[in-house]
Amino acid sequence: MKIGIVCYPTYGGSGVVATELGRFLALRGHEVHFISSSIPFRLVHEPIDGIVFHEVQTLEYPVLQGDLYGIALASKIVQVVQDFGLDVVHVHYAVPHAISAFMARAVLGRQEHPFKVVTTLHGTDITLVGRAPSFFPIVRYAIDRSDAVTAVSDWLRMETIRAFDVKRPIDVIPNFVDEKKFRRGLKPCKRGVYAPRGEKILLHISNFRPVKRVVDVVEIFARVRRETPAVLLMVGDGPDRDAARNRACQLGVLDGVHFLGKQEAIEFFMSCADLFLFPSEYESFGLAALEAMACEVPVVASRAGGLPEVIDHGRTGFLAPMGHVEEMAALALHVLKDDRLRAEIGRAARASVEQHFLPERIIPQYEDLYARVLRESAPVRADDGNREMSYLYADGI
Ligand code: GMT
Repeated sequence: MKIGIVCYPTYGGSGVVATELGRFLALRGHEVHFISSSIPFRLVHEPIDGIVFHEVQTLEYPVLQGDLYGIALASKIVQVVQDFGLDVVHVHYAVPHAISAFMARAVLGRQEHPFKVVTTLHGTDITLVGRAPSFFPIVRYAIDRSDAVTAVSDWLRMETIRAFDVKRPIDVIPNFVDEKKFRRGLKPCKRGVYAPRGEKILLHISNFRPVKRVVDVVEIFARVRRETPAVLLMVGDGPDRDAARNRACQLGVLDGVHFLGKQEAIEFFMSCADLFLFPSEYESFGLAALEAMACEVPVVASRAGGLPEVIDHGRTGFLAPMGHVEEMAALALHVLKDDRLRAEIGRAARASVEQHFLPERIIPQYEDLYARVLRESAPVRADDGNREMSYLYADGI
């Protein structure tokens, strides 16, 4: 198949999932076209046969409000479809990516090669509307008009149905992890650098947005450190970095916290950590938790969003109510003080990854979905471009 993948290229779970999906699809013989504002970061070091990258060049102009990314993306999709005849455009995020794909389809309506639009929801589409209700019609339109919609967890599927009163089916296809890349004991090991006196290594990786509750990470660490020698590695950056740093200072534990900023090769930190802290307000899935599990690292996370679909409390990791830092610290200490338990949970976590979340299990689900939309949907007729436009207008968009 010829598959276009539209994603945000930067650090973050959706970009990682989209890039890894494209990489595995190419390895399985598909022709993959990434369409994005810059080359997705996990592709930078690894040219792969069967993958072409198409850069969306956007424009900011004082008279035209905002940037024109969504429109530039639509134009780029038109070009790529004209030049390569894509079968499917798989967009990660309903807004603006699905809308751009529909615009491209409207433009191409009278031409030879129609394409199907598959939309994967990662969560922010839904929460965006919580914060900015004016986006409601456009997100619902994107969901309704896609040829197929997937959500990365059942929780997200249910949230989407609830928030948008969706009547169409939404397929749940969970995220996955490359278990060859994320595994225990990678060299070089970072343990000697950050824990030279045998301290336990606690790890957090995120974009430090409020939803990640990085201050809670520091609160948990401070409680752990009162009882056992430990260091905390904080990987990533974002708006709440300073709040976390200041709280560490107030609690007198700043000397044990290493703020490492954005890192590409996070597997080297994960593979030698003793515990991963993930006290988010919610996660539609929690890819970082899955990556830690693949590295046999027990995770202490919030019982929120899709996290209970990834972590089986007490068996493959630990869950506590969101914001309950005392309980999370107690769980962390429980597993940090018992080497045997930690190894047992780590092994069970890895086994769960191998059973449920490997690429070889998940990629065929996407392939089946693409085949289904190509089979099921009626062929696009010459007037479909107009029809697409009339839907846009009818919805007041
Ligand atoms: O919040 C993030 O970490 C970024 C965001 C993204 O777009 O990359 O992550 C969302 O999608 C990931 C991939 O499906 C999920 O693993 C994350 O749980 C989800 N983030 C939230 O739901 C807050």
